[in-house]
Amino acid sequence: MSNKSASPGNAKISIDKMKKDWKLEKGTEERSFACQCPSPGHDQYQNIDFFPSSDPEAEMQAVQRERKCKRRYYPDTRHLTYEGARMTCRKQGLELVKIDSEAENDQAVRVMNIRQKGRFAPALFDGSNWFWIGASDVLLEGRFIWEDRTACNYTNWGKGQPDNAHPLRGGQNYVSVYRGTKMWDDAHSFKTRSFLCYDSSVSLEEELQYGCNEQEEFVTQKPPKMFGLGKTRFFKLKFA
Ligand SMILES: [Ca+2]
Ligand SMILES: [Ca+2]
Repeated sequence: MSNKSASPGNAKISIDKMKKDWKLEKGTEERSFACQCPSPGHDQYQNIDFFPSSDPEAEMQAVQRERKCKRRYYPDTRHLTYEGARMTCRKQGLELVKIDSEAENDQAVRVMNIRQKGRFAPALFDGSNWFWIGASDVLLEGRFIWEDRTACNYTNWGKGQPDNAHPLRGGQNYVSVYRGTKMWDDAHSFKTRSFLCYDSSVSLEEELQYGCNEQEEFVTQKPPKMFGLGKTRFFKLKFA
């Protein structure tokens, strides 16, 4: 930018930082300089960032700010069926979240709690207390896989789950997570719940490193009681 040629002769333009005046120079003087680059995904002449070479700290902050925008998790508080949630994620180029570890399970619940401001609905089975993740056993009963068709190696089932309850109503094939305990349950396809999309191109480490959600505060509320969720109740019939 500062080495742009100017007529007459072969003079160069520099800017006085204090007066902000331009002046013509030979170009052999040593000066600090500023580069410019357009933000990715934008028109070349929009959202231009300047990185002054004389201030590496400011340059690093600009880069970190740019990366911070790459969020991994996209919580959605609307109540949709699993299929509705899956399609909503896909329309945004995202996928229902995949969870491979306890750390990822914790982060997923934390993100949903922040979006819901830690508030739990009075009813245990209200769709805002639960959220869909991208796992199901709809293709083969009892074998849970993620939307990318890989096996669910990490799971966090509640007690007695998955139970594929009410097989006469199609069984339960879609996984949702209770925000209060972080435990998983297989649920019916007609249930409506909030859901969590994610961008698989951004790593969890990157999400955590730049703390995309850490500035948002929320007050944790006590979740409704679980009523022994996960415990399968058996009623024994006695025949005389
Ligand atoms: Ca099932
Ligand atoms: Ca179940």
